[in-house]
Amino acid sequence: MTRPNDSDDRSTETNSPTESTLDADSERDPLFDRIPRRDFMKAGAATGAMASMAGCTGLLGGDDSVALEDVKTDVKPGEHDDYYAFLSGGHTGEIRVYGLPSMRQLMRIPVFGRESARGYGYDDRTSEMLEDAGGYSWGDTHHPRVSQTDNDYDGRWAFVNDKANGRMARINLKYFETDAIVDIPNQQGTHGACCLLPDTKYVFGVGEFRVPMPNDGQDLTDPENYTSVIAAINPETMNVEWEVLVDGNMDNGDGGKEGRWFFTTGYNSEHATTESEMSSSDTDWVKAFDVPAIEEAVEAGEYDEMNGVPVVDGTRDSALNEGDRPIVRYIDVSKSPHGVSVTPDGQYAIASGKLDPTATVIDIETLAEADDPNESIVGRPRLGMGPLHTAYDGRGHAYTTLFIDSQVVKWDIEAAVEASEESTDPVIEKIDVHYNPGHLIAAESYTTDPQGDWLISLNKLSKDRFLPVGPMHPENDQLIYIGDDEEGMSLVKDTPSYAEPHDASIVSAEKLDPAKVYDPEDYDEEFVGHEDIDISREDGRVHVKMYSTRNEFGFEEVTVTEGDEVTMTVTNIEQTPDILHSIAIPEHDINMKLAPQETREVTFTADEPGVYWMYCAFFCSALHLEMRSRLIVEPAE
Ligand code: CUK
Ligand code: CUA
Repeated sequence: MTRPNDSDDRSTETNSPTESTLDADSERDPLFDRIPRRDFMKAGAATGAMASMAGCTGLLGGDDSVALEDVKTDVKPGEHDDYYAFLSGGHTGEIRVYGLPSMRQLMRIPVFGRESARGYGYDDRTSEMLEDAGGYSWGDTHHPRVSQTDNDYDGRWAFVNDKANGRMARINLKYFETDAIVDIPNQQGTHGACCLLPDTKYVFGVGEFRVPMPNDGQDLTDPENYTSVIAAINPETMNVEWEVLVDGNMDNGDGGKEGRWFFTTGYNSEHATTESEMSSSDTDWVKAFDVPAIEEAVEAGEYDEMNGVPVVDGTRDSALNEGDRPIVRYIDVSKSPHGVSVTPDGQYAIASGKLDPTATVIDIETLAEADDPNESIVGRPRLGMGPLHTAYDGRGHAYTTLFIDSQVVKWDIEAAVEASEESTDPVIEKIDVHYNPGHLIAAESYTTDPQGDWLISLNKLSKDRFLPVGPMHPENDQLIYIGDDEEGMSLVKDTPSYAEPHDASIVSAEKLDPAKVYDPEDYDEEFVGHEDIDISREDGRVHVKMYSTRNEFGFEEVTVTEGDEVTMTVTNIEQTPDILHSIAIPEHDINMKLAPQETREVTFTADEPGVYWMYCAFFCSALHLEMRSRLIVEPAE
């Protein structure tokens, strides 16, 4: 079920430059013509050999460096933040919106589970959406990614995966609310999530768990026959357009900037089912999906349809991987790589080793040309223990979390390409974080033009950093200033967070334009104005249409008969921003939030005779407590 944000001023047409350039000869990567290459050596002398781990390199100060004391770190009362940060909420199934640099939590957006403050999952529209998306009661959000046009945030949507139940959700950034969820066929456990850039042609869901295909009970016990898929989802319709099945489990994913490549990390090239077997081999793969080649295979009908989705065979032995334009390239990397992210200039995909202390730098242009995809590996710096995820400042530096070392390491990308394998020379600096970081994210790191000032380290453990609150500790999201290459990274803030943010996206505030009140054009429910109130009855069905405003509902009482199926359509007719009402009916589990100009509908059965006060749950005015009316349920004869 989808409710597209149909603002027409934002073109959603894709113009992937590679769409029609499938012949191998014209494979010059158009990105390199379109995006000015950052001068990695702008600061001069940033060579690995001269860098040290002393915390202050003294060599990297360049035009882009700004000292910490010259930037806003505190947001005073009444002031606004510079950035929105969208953090996943892990197994709370939600998204949290922070302001940066304050790290204040501004809003929570329920996605995969009901949430009462927003009435999410209580009114007919959202409860049907959750039901149609599988009816699960929870989700596990990991990777929030924000839509882009021409490689920059366009303010339309955020997307987030559900690792628990194989789903992808879309959040409408006009209203900061979930407006579509797709239950992805053939995928159990959607882990990685990201947009195909430059224009968000697809949102990719990366299937982690290998299962029989189709998983219908026919073929249960031979893990050689299990498989996992990536799913390409149309962001407008949230329809799964096609899938590609592969060897090995998949983990994280990130798209190139030019519309052609999509990368996933993965583990378990052994096709095992136990931990020890899964990590027995020394290598696993980064898989590079050649999207236009896959689209061509789909066009040509070279797929099996499974559960309504064209599924293309991208396993190593597939005929589609023979010839000079394989659809999936398998790149050997050290075992169980975890994060993968493409550098802002689109030149490299960097995969973090997790069980190996290195990161692998893959040259995307070489990948397109080389016969052996392993030739595209151009760097393998030794970063530290447990490298998980990498973010960018746009000045040629990468920042990688070291889970085991509890550190963030800053390193020089070009120096890593020049250095020998396993060299520590590219490492510029390390900063302690507290403790055991998973993801980290820098401001606009997923675009071609990161802001280069702030980085959040999403730490899994907080241990002793906060007042104790029982055996379950908060996690610790730490704000680190990365804008001063001379002084190095500075830890600025600790922020306790509820379990458990994985990834995040940070977007400049001016790139989003959230609505302050609803536009009735954007939803299907009938707007009920002052003159439109009505109670109609037909065959045991009662339809109540009423408004809410300070300090009344459209009817002071509503009388129905025991057993009636009641639909209430209620509009908040206020024009004033921030004046919310709701309608709550005790003992009927009814709870609808109504922001200004919003209409919601709820249907329930009035099955117990009696008097039930319908009240407003938002403190809307001095007469808020008096804002109520009665639902009178008369006994059936
Ligand atoms: S994963 Cu959680 S720390 Cu789901 Cu991106 Cu790496
Ligand atoms: Cu309306 Cu309280």
